[in-house]
Amino acid sequence: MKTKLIHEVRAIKNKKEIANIIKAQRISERVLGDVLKVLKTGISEIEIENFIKKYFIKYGAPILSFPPIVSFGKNTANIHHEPSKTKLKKGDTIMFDFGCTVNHYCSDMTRTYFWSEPNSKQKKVYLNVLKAQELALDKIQKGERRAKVIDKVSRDFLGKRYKKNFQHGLGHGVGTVIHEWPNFKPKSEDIIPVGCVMTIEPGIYLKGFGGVRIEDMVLITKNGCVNLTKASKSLESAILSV
Ligand SMILES: [Mn+2]
Repeated sequence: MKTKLIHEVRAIKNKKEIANIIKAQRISERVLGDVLKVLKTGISEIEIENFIKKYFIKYGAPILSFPPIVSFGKNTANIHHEPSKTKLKKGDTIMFDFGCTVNHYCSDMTRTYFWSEPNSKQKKVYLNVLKAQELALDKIQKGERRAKVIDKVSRDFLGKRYKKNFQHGLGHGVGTVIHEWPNFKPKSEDIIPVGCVMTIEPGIYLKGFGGVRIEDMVLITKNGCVNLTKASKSLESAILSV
C-alpha cells in the first residue's frame, strides 16, 4: 500500500460533499438574482455588500466562503477590491465575487456586468475573457487533466491580446476551504483528479479602465466535467438596463 497526502484525499468529493457545494452555489445564484434587482444608479458598493450578507442570512446560509467582493467602475481593475463608498454610475463595469457555505462546503462564483450599454472596449474584454474560460472548459471536457496545460490554453489566448495582464491562476480546488489543492497555475505539476471541484476564473484587469472576471465551478468527471454554475454569462445577459 502507498501512502497518500491529506490534500489529495480531501480533493476527491463524495456525493454528499458535492450536494453541499451545489446547494451553496444555488443559494449564491439566488442572492445574485436579488442583487441584480436592487442595483440602481447612486447605490454604493458597501450597500450592495450589506444586501448580499443580509440575503445569505435570509436564505439560511450565514457562513460565507470569503468576504464578498463588490466593485464598480475602475475598481473592477483591482483583483481583490474591498467594497467602498463608491457609487454606481451609468457606463460602469460591475463585478461580484462571492460564495457561501452549506454544512461547511464552499461555493465560489464571479460575474461581471455593465450598467447600461458597454462601450466597444468593455465588450471586447468581456468576450475575450469568456472565450478564455470556454477554451479551458473545452480542454477539460476533452479529457485534459494536467493543470498547467489547462491554465495555458486560457493564458495564451489572453496573453496574445493583453500581454501579461492575467495575473492570477486560472482556478483552484473548492471544498471546506475556499482555496484548496489542486491549482491551475502556469508552473503547477498538479494532475486534476476525478471527483474534484475546481473553479475556472480567467480575468483581465486594466488599470484606470476596469476589469472582467468570469468564474464558474466545475465537477471533474471520468470523461469530462459538469459545470455546477447556472448563472448566465453571455454578453447579452451581462448588459443591465439602467
Ligand atoms: Mn475563486
